[in-house]
Amino acid sequence: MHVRIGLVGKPNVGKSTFFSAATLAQVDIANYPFCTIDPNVGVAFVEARLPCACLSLREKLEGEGRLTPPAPDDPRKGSLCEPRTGTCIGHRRSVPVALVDVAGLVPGASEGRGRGNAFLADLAHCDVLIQVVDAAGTTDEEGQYLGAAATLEDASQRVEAEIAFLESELDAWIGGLLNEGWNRGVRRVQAEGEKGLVSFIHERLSGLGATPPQVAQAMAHFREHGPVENQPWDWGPDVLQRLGQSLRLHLFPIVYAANKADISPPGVVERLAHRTVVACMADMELALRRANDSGLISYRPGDVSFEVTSQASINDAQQKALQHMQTKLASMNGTGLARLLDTVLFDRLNRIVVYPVSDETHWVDGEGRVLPDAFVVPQSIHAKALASLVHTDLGAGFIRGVDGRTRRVVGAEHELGDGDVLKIHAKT
Ligand SMILES: Nc1nc2c(ncn2[C@@H]2O[C@H](COP(=O)(O)OP(=O)(O)O)[C@@H](O)[C@H]2O)c(=O)[nH]1
Ligand SMILES: [Mg+2]
Repeated sequence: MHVRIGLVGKPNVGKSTFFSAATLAQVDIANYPFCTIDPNVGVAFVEARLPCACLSLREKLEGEGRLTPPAPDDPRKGSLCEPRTGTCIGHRRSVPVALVDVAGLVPGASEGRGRGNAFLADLAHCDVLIQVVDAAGTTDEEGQYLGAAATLEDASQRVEAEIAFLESELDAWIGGLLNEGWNRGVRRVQAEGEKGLVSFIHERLSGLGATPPQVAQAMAHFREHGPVENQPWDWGPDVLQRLGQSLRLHLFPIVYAANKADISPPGVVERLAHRTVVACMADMELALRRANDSGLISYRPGDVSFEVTSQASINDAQQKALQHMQTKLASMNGTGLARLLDTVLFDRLNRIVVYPVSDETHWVDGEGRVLPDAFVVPQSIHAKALASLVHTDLGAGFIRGVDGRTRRVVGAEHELGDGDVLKIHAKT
């Protein structure tokens, strides 16, 4: 159920720095089934766009005179919920996503060079990729430092080359999976027409976590873009390469972290703006979050400034470094990491946050916990599909739902919206 985001890019662009900064929070990994022993898979938290449903609950209770407004020194700043995962302060609710540090993008990775198969295995089940690029243009294609800062022209060219490089490795990988035994395989499903073709391709790409709708969309895209003259069994490597491209666009949407923005020539990010791109300063995010965790400063991911909380223990050098970060942070409008993760989840993947509960009046679960779960789900997901995500039995025995906000009874195909609270009735 968790969205899986892969961090990918050539060496030395800042992937591992980004990964460390975004996954720094200590989590009880028992709550996160995707957290294996792999050190390159971690949990990052993204703030929901709408206030947590506990804000509505508070307003209702205060309105009925059953709750007084929060005290000024309330550490929860009014939040009433008891999140099983993530946090909620001031009704800002965070939800978990899986982040994967995918090392090993080298020329020929798609054919097994470098980390090869491990690289591909890391990529395979990602819902979306963040390509971290070196917006400063200080490294060559293998990540070797070139020394002096690049000009705008040089940096832009290098970034474009990085972007093209990942795309071509992905295309070659997918194209390769299609190519093997294509003609014979396709002839077998000949009688079933386009539907057979889609399920044939889906089967081939099942190792990538492709879904049938994704493959169908990719096929439609492929047919729209350029004529396909022969029958599928006559498609040669060129056509399959193009098909691979369409599949890549649907299987691996890519957004860009223009990293090292602190030292990049002005204008590099603007030139990338026709793509989904956010200027990032991963090492600053890491420094700020460490300083926050050690009690030196008060900083929340996404903030555009921070407060120094322990003046006493700061030496001159630290004072200067903090001053520098404060200025940079303000001029760059934040480090970019939180904004990028927000964009990925809510713009690129169109996810929403919904709250399943066991009691439509008090918005609690069976044990009386207030709004313990905030699920990240596709937009317009049906009530019954959400029930299945909560528990397979709830989905199988689904009878009806109740919208916690309106108290209306809803059916299996009721489409959920962002921030909805849903009680599910099921046969047990
Ligand atoms: N100037 C600058 N350097 C960064 C930034 N993020 C990472 N770095 C540095 O880039 C180098 C490579 O980072 P690393 O995370 O190991 O790259 P990876 O090979 O892509 O995992 C390290 O020296 C980092 O400190 C950034 O935002 N700005
Ligand atoms: Mg690394």
